[in-house]
Amino acid sequence: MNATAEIQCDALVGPTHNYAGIAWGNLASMKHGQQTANPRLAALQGLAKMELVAGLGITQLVLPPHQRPDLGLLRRLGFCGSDAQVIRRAMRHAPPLAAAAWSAAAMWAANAASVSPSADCADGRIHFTPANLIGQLHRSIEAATTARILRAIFSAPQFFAHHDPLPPVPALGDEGAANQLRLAPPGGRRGLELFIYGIDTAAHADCSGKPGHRFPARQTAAASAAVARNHGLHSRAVAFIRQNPTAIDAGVFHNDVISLSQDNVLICHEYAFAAGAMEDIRRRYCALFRAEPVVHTVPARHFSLVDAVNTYLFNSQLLTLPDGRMLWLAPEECQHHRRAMDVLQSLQDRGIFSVLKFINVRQSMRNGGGPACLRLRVVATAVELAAVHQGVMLTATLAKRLRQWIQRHYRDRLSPQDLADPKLISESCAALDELMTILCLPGIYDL
Ligand code: SUG
Repeated sequence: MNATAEIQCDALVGPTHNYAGIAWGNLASMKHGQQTANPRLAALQGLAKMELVAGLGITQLVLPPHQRPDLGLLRRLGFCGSDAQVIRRAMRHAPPLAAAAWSAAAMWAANAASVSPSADCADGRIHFTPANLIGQLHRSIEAATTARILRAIFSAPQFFAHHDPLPPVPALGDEGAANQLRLAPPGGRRGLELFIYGIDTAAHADCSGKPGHRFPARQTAAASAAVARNHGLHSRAVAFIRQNPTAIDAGVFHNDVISLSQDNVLICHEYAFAAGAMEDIRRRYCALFRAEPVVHTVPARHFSLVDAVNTYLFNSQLLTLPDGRMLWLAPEECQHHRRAMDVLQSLQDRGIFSVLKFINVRQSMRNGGGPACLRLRVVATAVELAAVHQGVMLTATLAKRLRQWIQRHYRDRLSPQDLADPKLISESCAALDELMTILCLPGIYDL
């Protein structure tokens, strides 16, 4: 009864997926800005990944997209008139603000929230803190809807505890589980939670935003500490680890672009963390579990930071199969990259994983989101799993309905100029309206 399994929660890509180039510090977004996107293909690629994972016998859950455009945002910023006028005026006078209102970035569920399994939390419940994502305007508008969605899906208060997003100030910038790692002995329940931050404002140890730094760090140490406190994590079972500023400057805007963990396995790039982090992690793990974690550091001379950002090798999903074997689900980009394939080969030779698969999520990759960015993990016992809203559990029937829904409602091309088209507002509303019925999740949107 107490054994746990991991729920993979993927967000459906929304109907307004586009390339606006608005994520500063995210090289893929910056490079592909102003290109034409294919929202239909993006959503189908995301759904195909979910189906692949569910087909492996792993619990897969669907998170709905957020309602876009966020007209409330544009009205708060002084654009008035009818909905169509608000969009047209924002497009004419402030295209980046209009792009923020249209953004489908909630698709990257790894940034939706920080989650701690019940075994780690003092009150024995699973704890959720939606990320405030204040580093970028287009992402900061996600927190309220994310909170509503998570509360609706994980609603039973005896099992699930929901915190408000942290106050939206730079000192508390929080990007959710993309900056969280967890190590736990296979089959064990408790884990060591690792919170990875880029800025320590209290210690005045900023590793970005200062002269000499190219890109901003998004996660603060103070935010990580607040989440750990709210979740009731035991101080011995938590470590706060600083990101290596060199990695952030190379385009590693979230830690999940440079390291990954599953069970007792931690794989990271040589430049993932600040000096001393690996020793700290190993020491804490040994003290907690009286065992060694399986740690593998990929040397920069074999695989550079540029390689990591270009291939998103570390943004693979490492999945524990029902029979206990590990599966590495890598973005297809790795398959065509010799050094990425060499790293994968050496990890497989060391027995880190036994099955290797590739997935095409290119529409998302062009905006800087790989397979792991698209999902939020929730470790749950069977009893907790049974309390989750069942309408969002991916079955073959639900996948088929969602595929038809995408085909019916999504455009197959969307350029940044198309965001001036007011018809996209009603199309998007109609899609989400029907989705609420499909997922049996009324009341999420204000349609
Ligand atoms: O926040 N891209 C997202 C990608 C998030 C990836 N998530 C993880 N690494 N977990 C971001 O930078 C691009 C939007 C645009 O340019 O249109 C964007 O927001």
